[in-house]
Amino acid sequence: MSKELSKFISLVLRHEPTKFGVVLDSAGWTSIDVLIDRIRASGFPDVDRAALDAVVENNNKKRFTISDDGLRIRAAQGHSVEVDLGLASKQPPAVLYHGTATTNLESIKDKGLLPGKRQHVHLSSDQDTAISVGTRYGKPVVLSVDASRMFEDGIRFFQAENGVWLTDTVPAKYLDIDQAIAATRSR
Ligand code: HQG
Repeated sequence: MSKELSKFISLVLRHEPTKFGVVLDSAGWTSIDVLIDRIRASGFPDVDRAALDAVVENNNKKRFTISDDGLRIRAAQGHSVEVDLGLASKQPPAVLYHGTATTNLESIKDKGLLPGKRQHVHLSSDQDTAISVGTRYGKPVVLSVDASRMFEDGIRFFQAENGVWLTDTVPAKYLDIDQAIAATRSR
């Protein structure tokens, strides 16, 4: 139940607030009272503030942030609706990782990493996270991103409240894409 609820809250706060009668402000925040009301009306009649707090607290990726005054909530990252999270640009670790499916490699070699429906390309500082991200779409492969060179070249990075690294796009020249393709072929 808490996983289902977490997925539903992700859907509302990242992708389809309007469909469920929720209004996000420009930074992605919305009233917790209203959200709970909408959650109850959408197939989770027993959810109260304590249940919501438990989902936020126990979420394995800390996907949701509650405002300091305790009244509002937002998704930490992953939005397809347009929001400005207001994150300060930050120097990333020298290397970041992106997990994808092997079937995407040729297209990524051609176009680089694109955000798709989301607002940013999502990167992680550890390879294990990247593998589990890639597994969602097929046989996973982890790409290394030369974040230090991107940063030197003036490309901005942001770190979401839950630690996920965000950037607009990753041109293919910053990826070990040929190596990844060769490794996939020799498997
Ligand atoms: C791929 C999850 C072809 C990209 C995760 C990915 C993350 C390309 C897919 C967060 C491409 C987009 C985001 C290109 C990128 N050609 N394919 N040029 N450029 N792709 O779900 O990064 O669990 O929008 O590799 O943990 O997989 O939901 O992005 O496979 O943090 O909280 O296009 O979602 O978080 O897929 O995942 P997604 P993602 P949650």
